[in-house]
Amino acid sequence: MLTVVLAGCTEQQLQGWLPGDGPDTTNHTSGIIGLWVNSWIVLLGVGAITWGLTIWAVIVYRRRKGQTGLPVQLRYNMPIETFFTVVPLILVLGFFAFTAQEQAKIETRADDPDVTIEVNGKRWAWDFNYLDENVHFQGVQVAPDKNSDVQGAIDESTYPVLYLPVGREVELQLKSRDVIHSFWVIEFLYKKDMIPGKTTYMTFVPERIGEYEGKCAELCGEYHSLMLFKVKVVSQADYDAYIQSLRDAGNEGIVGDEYDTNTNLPGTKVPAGESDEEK
Ligand SMILES: [Cu+2]
Repeated sequence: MLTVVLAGCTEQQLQGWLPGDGPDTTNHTSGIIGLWVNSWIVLLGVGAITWGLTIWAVIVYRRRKGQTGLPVQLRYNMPIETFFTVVPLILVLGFFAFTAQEQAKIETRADDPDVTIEVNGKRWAWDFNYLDENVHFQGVQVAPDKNSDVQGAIDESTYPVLYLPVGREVELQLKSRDVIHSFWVIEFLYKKDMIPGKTTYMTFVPERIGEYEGKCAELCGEYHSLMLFKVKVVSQADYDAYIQSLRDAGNEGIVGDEYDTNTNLPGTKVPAGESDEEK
């Protein structure tokens, strides 16, 4: 029966209208979609029963012609009160358990990832350090497309791009050079804060070759809305070619914490000539 019902569903409906072209964008997306869709099914079931009972009570116990005064007042119906306490408790605990289980799966760091990339958020772009290959890419803020009439159109060529090899276990080490940002690849269905002075981690396997939109998901200042990037999931050969192109361009080595501009952390100070006292 369920198969028949689901067979009539579009891909969009099957994944609960979440962004993406299917459940296998990363090794985590099908689990996230499952949690989302099943939660809705359970909650709509509860909703249908509740709405049904409400409407039934309204119709069956409506005031009829000739009736006056209040109806019989009932209280302390133990079975119903127990039911209304136990059922929500089971639902809340159930949602909590499934969420915690899914989160634990996603948050588990790989013992030995195939690819390790350090991602630095900075106002208002991104730096990518490919740690295994010891090469880097420094992004600059995206620029508006001057040839487009569309309001807010972005010049495609100015996007910072993060390359990932398909089917390999990736660990992203997320850091910030200044304020709190959040790393969000929309179709990966997960985001994570980038906190100055702290490293957070994202571990996943990108499973489908393609181009994915990314953005900062934490208001970080004037041009937050332009803190965009792209992720290109490519074959191992294309990935190696990209790394080689970085090397050819002279992007040897990594761009480390010396590029941080946060002056509020212990051990950092305002660059000479820029502190208020000196002015
Ligand atoms: Cu940001």
